[in-house]
Amino acid sequence: MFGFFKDKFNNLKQTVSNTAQMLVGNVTNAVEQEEEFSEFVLDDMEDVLISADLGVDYAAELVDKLRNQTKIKPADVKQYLKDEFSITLQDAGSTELNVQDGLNIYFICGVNGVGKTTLIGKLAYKFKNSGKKVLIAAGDTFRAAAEEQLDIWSKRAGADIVRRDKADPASVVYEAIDKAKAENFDVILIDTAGRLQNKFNLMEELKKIKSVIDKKAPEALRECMLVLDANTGQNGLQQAKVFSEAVNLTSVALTKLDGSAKGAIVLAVAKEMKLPVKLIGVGEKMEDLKEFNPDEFIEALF
Ligand SMILES: Nc1nc2c(ncn2[C@@H]2O[C@H](COP(=O)(O)OP(=O)(O)OP(=O)(O)O)[C@@H](O)[C@H]2O)c(=O)[nH]1
Ligand SMILES: [Mg+2]
Repeated sequence: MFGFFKDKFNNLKQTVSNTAQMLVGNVTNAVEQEEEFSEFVLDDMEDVLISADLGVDYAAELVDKLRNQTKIKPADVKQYLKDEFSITLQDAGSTELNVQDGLNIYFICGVNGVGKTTLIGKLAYKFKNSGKKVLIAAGDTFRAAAEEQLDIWSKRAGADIVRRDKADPASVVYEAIDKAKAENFDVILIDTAGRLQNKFNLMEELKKIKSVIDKKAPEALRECMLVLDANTGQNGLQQAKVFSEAVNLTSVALTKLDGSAKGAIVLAVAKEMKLPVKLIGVGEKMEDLKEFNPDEFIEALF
């Protein structure tokens, strides 16, 4: 694609090893030695899939398909899961980042602490490296240190920033779009708050930002990305539902996959929300961001 994610997935297998054990290893251990998919075995398998954070519905669906059939044997369970997971990721849509030659607006949202600001720093760096002119909009004006943190990231990445202490986030975005158009920026990365006085206020704020983008830059290519912490497991699915009601999500970034045993949330989100995971965070450093490649992810899991 755009040539800015050159690094290979050398360490992906290592990154997802805990998830692989929880999801594939434990199912295989529980099932592979059996002769048939008896109710007892299927129950066991369902429990393991649920505890691997695949989601109750998805786990039930996978097990149901094995009921009352004779073609797939327990010894084939690994291949069965591999095929099913591949289809699920495929059905969730393209994992390619939305990038065009004109203006691109990345609207980054998610609950507090999931890694939004860090993701923006890493993304700014990636886009800069690919020769793009990058502007960061400090839309989290709620948390005291948020803009400082973003300032540090923008300097590190060599990106420009629009910040206005304690201002209305929508007005910061308004100003950023004006600046981007006047100075021919390629990408605006919008940071948002993860927590306000309450969930309602947060969702209203996000809607307001979205409507500023719709009005001021309807021609811009949009990526509305929900950031999920891989360690939150099933809670991530709930978050995806809440945010997608407020704004039109186009993708998910899964952070802190390094060391997490709950990476199966990638599959749960793809299955339940039909949202593609496009980026994965694999560490705290500026380079620790990878494009999500479903085939490589599946290969690394199995
Ligand atoms: N190990 C690891 N840590 C990460 C990753 N991404 C972010 N973090 C850490 O997670 C913590 C929170 O990151 P932030 O970027 O501040 O999260 P946020 O969503 O902006 O948080 P709020 O602004 O409070 O809503 C920081 O300590 C980051 O270094 C990742 O991919 N792997
Ligand atoms: Mg933040």
